Amino acid sequence: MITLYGVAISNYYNKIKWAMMEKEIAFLEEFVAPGQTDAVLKRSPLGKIPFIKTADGYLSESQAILEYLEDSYPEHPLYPSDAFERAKTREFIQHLELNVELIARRIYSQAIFGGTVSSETIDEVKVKLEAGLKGLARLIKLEPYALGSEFSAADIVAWPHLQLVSFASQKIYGTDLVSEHIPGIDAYIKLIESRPYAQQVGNDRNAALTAFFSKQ
Ligand SMILES: N[C@@H](CCC(=O)N[C@@H](CS)C(=O)NCC(=O)O)C(=O)O
Repeated sequence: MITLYGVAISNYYNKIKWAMMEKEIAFLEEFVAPGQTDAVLKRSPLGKIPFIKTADGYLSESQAILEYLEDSYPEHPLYPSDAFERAKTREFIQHLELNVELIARRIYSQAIFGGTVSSETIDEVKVKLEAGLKGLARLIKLEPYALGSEFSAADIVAWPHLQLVSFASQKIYGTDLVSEHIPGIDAYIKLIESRPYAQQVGNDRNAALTAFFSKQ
């Protein structure tokens, strides 16, 4: 059985957890904080979470994990069967992670963890994040799912990341840059959160956040 390692406050961890739930793959969860210890670095080369244990060994990087799950567990597919549509799904995911989530990540320490980010970084992130979101708005369909009428890997990635980016942008800029640039996103988030597994992932994340902040 697959073991998923990491922390339930992580959007990348929740991407994989939710994917396994939607695909009805049995898995175990084991709490591992990201870090530079030998024990973690042996299994995830930069000490990041999530990573998984499979019958063949450990695997890190959530997108590699998601595609491994899709290849190894073809039931309940999350990618379209058509090669071009599969590529469009990957295009969407890569755009979202590189040009939106990774950009916004630079303000999380202040938005979420009570740290301080320089005003230069805050300004630079806003420009790049708005450009990334404008690009995402050109790809996203919301008909009603991210890439059309079928629930897909694009949704598995969009929901955990966009929620967090939306929260962080409100905290730092006083406005939700996600809903400003992607009309219809609020109804989409509601639709996704009507799914029982998304609710379970969200509840686990909220419990983990409460536990995390009660220890600070
Ligand atoms: N590209 C990685 C990103 C994972 C990532 O950034 N995880 C965060 C938690 S949300 C982490 O481990 N941060 C610790 C660090 O960057 O050292 C993936 O897709 O798995």
